[in-house]
Amino acid sequence: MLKDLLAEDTICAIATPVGLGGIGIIRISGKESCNIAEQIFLPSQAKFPLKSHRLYHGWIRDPESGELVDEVLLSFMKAPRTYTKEDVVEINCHSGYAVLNTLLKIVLKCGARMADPGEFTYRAFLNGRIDLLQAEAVLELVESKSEKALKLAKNQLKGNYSELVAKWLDSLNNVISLLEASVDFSEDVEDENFSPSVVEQLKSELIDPIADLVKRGSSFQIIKEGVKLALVGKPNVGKSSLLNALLNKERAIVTEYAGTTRDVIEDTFVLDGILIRVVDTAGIRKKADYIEKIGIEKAVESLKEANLILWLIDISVPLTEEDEQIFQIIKDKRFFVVLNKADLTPAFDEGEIERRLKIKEPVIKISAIIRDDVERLKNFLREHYLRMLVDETSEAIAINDRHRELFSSLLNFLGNAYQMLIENRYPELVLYELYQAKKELEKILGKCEVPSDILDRIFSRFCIGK
Ligand SMILES: Nc1nc2c(ncn2[C@@H]2O[C@H](COP(=O)(O)OP(=O)(O)OP(=O)(O)O)[C@@H](O)[C@H]2O)c(=O)[nH]1
Ligand SMILES: [Mg+2]
Repeated sequence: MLKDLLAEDTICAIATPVGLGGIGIIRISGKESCNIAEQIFLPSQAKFPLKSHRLYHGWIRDPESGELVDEVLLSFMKAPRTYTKEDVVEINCHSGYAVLNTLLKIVLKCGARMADPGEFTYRAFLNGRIDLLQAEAVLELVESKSEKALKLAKNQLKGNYSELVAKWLDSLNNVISLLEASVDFSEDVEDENFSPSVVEQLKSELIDPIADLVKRGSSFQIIKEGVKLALVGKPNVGKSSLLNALLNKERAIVTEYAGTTRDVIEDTFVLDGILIRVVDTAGIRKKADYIEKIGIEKAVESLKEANLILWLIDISVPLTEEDEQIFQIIKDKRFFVVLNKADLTPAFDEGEIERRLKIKEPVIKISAIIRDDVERLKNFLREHYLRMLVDETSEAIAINDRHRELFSSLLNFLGNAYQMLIENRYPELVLYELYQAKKELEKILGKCEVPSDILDRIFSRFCIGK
């Protein structure tokens, strides 16, 4: 679809959410932008032609009826220093469905065409202002739900990620030209051993750092989607109380009856700039009624996707076999033990957990109904989990599924080339693998043959006007 849009036409869209708000913006991009502005804009002081990169006060007038529609601020930005690298006009008008739509209709009547989702950013990409990684960063930026995710997206938009990929492309070109030289001169050279430095360069400048980046990318996924934190335990241990305390609102029903929560309840809060998706689950026990059983199945299911589990144990009642069963369910996941109801008389001492269940995971004792304790738990999460996550992602790169696929096939080609070099195979064969690798790197930046369905998939996720 988008490929056909390479046409030289002028596009327009409402760039702000339609609804009640302070201002709304209509964005126009393309050759006719200035011409359209001349037809519809009545500046209060300025005269046409407008100067570039200035903001003008005035009125929008319907050229057919002559009627004044809205008082606006209009900015005119001449190519190429614009979002799309084309002539761009933006009209800041009053917000509201009727105003924005009337203005949009007028702009359409004057020769613009309705933009498709993401088409402004697509043009920025086609016109070479940003590469594909940066276009994707715009999307990440808009979709960011926490400060940390926003920071990573901003770095990507600034071009940090692109620079890294460009650096690898450079190194790869360098290795390729060294090998090409050895092909050209191979007839004169008796010993065809490749210089160890080429082999070393391939490994240290390309294979190792790329593999490392892919590894760090999974932490990015967590930063972007949020850390999924599941609360599990027997009924009545205080899971819903802790959920409410973490969220600082009465999200889940809390009662003194065991088996209160039947469904999986999810909500979010932000801790240290990281989005936490906290999930409260039905208490796990053997003797449960029909509905509760469904809830327990759902609880166990939701643990599969959890990044971290808080296993709640009520310290005021003795441990039972059910605690051991819960341990069997979560033992292969990352979890911490939260001994709850520390304000009550304990029925066992902390050491018993370790002795009976033989766990090595950290244990924290709190009372979900004491505010300071909940803060202490948050600190505990920071110390034991979030800090590590942030360290892992301090240089993280926003790897999405598209990149992951390309990196994985890139590493395949590089790995093959590396193996062949070690086995001292024909440089032509090695070169073939390296050329393939180069293509994959270029695809990441959007520099070569990105299939149109992939472009469609990327840009159709944008909203109209972006
Ligand atoms: N004293 C004391 N009572 C608590 C504490 N945490 C929770 N409770 C009480 O324990 C009871 C059960 O709390 P919930 O939060 O509903 O427990 P739950 O684990 O969600 O229970 P289910 O949904 O049935 O699995 C309620 O009466 C709470 O007020 C605590 O730290 N101290
Ligand atoms: Mg509950």
